[in-house]
Amino acid sequence: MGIFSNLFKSKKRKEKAQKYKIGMEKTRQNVFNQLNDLLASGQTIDDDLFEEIEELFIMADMGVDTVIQLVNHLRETVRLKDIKDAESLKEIIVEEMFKRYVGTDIVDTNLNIEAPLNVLLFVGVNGVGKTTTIAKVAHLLQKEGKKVMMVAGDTFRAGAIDQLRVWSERVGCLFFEKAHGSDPSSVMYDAIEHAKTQDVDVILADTAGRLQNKENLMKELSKIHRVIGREIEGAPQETLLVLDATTGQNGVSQAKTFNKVTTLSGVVLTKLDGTAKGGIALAIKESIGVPVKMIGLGETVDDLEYFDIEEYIYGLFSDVV
Ligand SMILES: Nc1nc2c(ncn2[C@@H]2O[C@H](COP(=O)(O)OP(=O)(O)O)[C@@H](O)[C@H]2O)c(=O)[nH]1
Ligand SMILES: [Mg+2]
Repeated sequence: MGIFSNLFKSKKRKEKAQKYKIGMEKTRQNVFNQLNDLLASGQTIDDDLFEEIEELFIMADMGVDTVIQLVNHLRETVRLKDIKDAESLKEIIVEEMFKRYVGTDIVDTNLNIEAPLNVLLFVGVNGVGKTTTIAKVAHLLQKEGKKVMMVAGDTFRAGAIDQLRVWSERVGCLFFEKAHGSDPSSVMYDAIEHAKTQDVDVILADTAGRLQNKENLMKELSKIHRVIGREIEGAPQETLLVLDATTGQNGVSQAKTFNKVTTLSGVVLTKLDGTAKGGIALAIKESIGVPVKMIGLGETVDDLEYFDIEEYIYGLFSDVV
């Protein structure tokens, strides 16, 4: 109780934390509520208990190294403070999570959009939520007063251009497209030329998600980067990898692959509402060293939040302490 009620005093903060709580219900129900049973008052603290805690956290996809460090810290604290009651471990765990992650570079939610014209490039395999995320980001940036243009850079998948156009109409932002099958780099080039005449602040560029052939992906992405960089100095300001949280460790391996073929500036973690393995945000930073910038908590344009580590920890542990 104590830890969280102090944290979210302002109304705005409380409402936002509530979104995390609702969105991350599956993870809490499937994994973190079991902590309540394990750490019920009167349970003895022994090796079995530590192992069970470890298993739970690994099930939540928090990342093996993270979990081992965390549980070792617990063992040490129990020994040093001579703790006998399992229930008091709950607060210690949450406190340790805060100590470990708050104020560290696991989070960097600033989008780099201070230039006169900025390009945010969205990459990731098919179905992870790139197009939907672009719609959400467009909505968010427009609320922040930016003039936004979407670019249909996925010229490969049938229907991808139409899907993005429909979102642009719903969100009410500019939209740029060329014919299906066009070279994505030439789409970007023309889009930027057009954006320059329209007073656009931020270009949100969709891309095709083909991982099957790493070589091609690498060539395509580097060509896109080159074209964008030639047209606007310092662009793309962000290359955001979109990852589907429901794919768990597979998402981590996608992240590693993309990180090899292109320079990523951040991760958008989607579908956190649809998974019991919501600990994945912690594993991403641990394994690829790129910060999670935003998270998706549903399918509507409002279901996107800048990643907030305190609210995230609340989403994980709010039923425990
Ligand atoms: N529940 C949920 N579904 C999402 C989220 N983000 C995207 N989706 C869904 O994931 C599916 C694929 O999204 P899409 O944007 O087409 O993926 P793309 O192939 O990467 O462009 C769609 O049905 C989206 O509604 C999210 O945060 N939560
Ligand atoms: Mg798409």
